[in-house]
Amino acid sequence: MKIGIIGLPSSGKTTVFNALTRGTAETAGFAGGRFEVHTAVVDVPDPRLEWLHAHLGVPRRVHAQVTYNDIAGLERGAGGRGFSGALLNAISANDALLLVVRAFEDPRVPHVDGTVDPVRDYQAVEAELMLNDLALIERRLERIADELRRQNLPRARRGELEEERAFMGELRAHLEAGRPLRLLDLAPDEEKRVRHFAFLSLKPLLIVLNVGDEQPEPDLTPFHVGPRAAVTTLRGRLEAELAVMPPEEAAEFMAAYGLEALSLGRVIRLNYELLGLKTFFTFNEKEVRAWTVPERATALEAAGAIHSDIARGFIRAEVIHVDDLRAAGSLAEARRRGLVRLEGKDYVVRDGDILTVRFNVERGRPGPTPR
Ligand SMILES: Nc1nc2c(ncn2[C@@H]2O[C@H](COP(=O)(O)OP(=O)(O)OP(=O)(O)O)[C@@H](O)[C@H]2O)c(=O)[nH]1
Ligand SMILES: [Mg+2]
Repeated sequence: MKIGIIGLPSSGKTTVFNALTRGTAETAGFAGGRFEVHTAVVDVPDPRLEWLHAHLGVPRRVHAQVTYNDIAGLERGAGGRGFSGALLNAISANDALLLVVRAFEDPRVPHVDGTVDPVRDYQAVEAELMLNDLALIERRLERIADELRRQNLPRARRGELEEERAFMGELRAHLEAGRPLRLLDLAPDEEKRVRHFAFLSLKPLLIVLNVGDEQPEPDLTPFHVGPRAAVTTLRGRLEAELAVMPPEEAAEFMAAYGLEALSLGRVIRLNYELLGLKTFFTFNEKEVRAWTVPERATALEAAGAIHSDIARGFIRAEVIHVDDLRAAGSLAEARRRGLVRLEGKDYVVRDGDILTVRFNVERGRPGPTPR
């Protein structure tokens, strides 16, 4: 899973990136909207994996991972011209966007508009994303019009282009009405059509209000903006400092600020929800491991996430939910109670399932290589 961190200059993107990745990337008073990307891969914290590791008695545990990209360079007015290729690529390479909105007051960090106004800033970025998408649509429509003007265009191609033109027209109207593309309920074939474009307002969006250390929690009502968007708050600077402190020291500070936990886990969970992802586990004598798959993934698709050969040779999966294993206390007891089930390839995996895939090595192996 890749999450792109975006936001206006000096909103605290790098600070939030550091808080989420326990990083120490340099934050700046003002980098002037220069294009720049920091990347870090972090383990997805999961208490169930810790429990499994402690109770299955295997040497290693392997977390699922998330990549965060801190993308600087998005400025007001950038979208109307269409974002620069590099910026567009950097943003569109992510599965979801995390939009940092400044909510902290600090006279030492000037705001280009002179005041701190989270709703205004959120709307400004959303507008940039939509303008960028409009520019992509206009460009596509021009190409379509050019091709339609050709004399000897085959009838089938003409039909295709006209259909696409109508669809693009709908997307344009939607954007012109001030609505980001992520609000659209796309049919599977439309889904396929838009996949070729780097539409930014289509990406699931997590809005993170970056709040000052001691400021009150801001009102979130204006940010509840549809099903594929969510909003949360984070005390960026405070948490960035806590994230790199020794644990005992961090615990003291957290108690003093009334923080129960760092936001890393919560933010990842919100992203899983937004993206419709779930976790399943596997183990062998060497390691227990967490995997991320889409919410509707079947046992066969889960096997495919582990290895394509395992999916190809799939026979059955032995399945037990981590809660059932916990209740039973041990795998042997769980078996005695009949809590370990055999499931076929169409079984829809539940979040928290532990899977042991039985597969046929011969079938799983690719065919003999010709000499
Ligand atoms: N007081 C306070 N200052 C903060 C907070 N978060 C960020 N800052 C400061 O705001 C300035 C900008 O923060 P950055 O994290 O560099 O912001 P950015 O969005 O990455 O900035 P660019 O990459 O230049 O666009 C830095 O001086 C930070 O120390 C906060 O929660 N409270
Ligand atoms: Mg930065």
